[in-house]
Amino acid sequence: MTAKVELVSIVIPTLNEAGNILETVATIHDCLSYPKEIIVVDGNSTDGTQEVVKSTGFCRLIIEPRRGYGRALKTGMNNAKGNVIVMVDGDGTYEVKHIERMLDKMVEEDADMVLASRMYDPNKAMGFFNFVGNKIITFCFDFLYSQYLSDTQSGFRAISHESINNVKLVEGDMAFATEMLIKFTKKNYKIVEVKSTYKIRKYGKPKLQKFKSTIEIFTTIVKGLVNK
Ligand SMILES: Nc1nc2c(ncn2[C@@H]2O[C@H](COP(=O)(O)OP(=O)(O)OP(=O)(O)O)[C@@H](O)[C@H]2O)c(=O)[nH]1
Ligand SMILES: [Mg+2]
Repeated sequence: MTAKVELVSIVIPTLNEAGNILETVATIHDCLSYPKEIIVVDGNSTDGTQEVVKSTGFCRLIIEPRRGYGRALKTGMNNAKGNVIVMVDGDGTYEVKHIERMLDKMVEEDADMVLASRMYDPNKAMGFFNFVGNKIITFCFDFLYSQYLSDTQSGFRAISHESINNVKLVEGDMAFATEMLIKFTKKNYKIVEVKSTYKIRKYGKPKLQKFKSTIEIFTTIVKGLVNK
């Protein structure tokens, strides 16, 4: 339940995102009207990401030397002071201007989580294999856990801090996002979606290994069914 956003902590994992991170954090800083703190969790980037973040003067920089997307997010969330946490990538692919509408929706619906769905994107910017893989994972998740979500692999989410504190998340990499949905569903937490858009990465390379991540996501889905 989220009746009010007192402070929102935006948690952004980065690994070599020097070309993308400034636009992401500057847009949030300029466009988001809710009281906020911006936390960048960097995995010891070697391309100057940390220097870019420091130069803004308005971000909190946390170093998480252990590898893993989920691990970085968890470290950021453990350090977050807000009653609401927004997780979003630092690669410029998500439309961070939509944080405002996610928070509005969260309060309106008294929700525990708001997912930004990229499935209604008129530009269809998501790559073919990502799109199909996402569709299959989302269909399996919805069917097995009785949900009606359209984009379970969206890494752009607003989450109530209290709810996330009540679930134990152990996945260290990409399956972290799926594990979070499974554990929220089991607790009967309210998950809603808003329509968002997607952009192609401008600089740098994807860090996540798609095949390994897909195996981990399906293993997580099955584990969730076995462990009641
Ligand atoms: N701190 C930290 N951040 C990471 C790590 N792995 C990935 N990230 C960040 O997590 C976010 C998601 O990773 P991406 O490389 O964009 O993965 P992706 O979204 O599957 O790939 P694209 O399709 O290219 O966007 C990005 O902001 C990365 O920089 C890590 O081990 N540590
Ligand atoms: Mg990405």
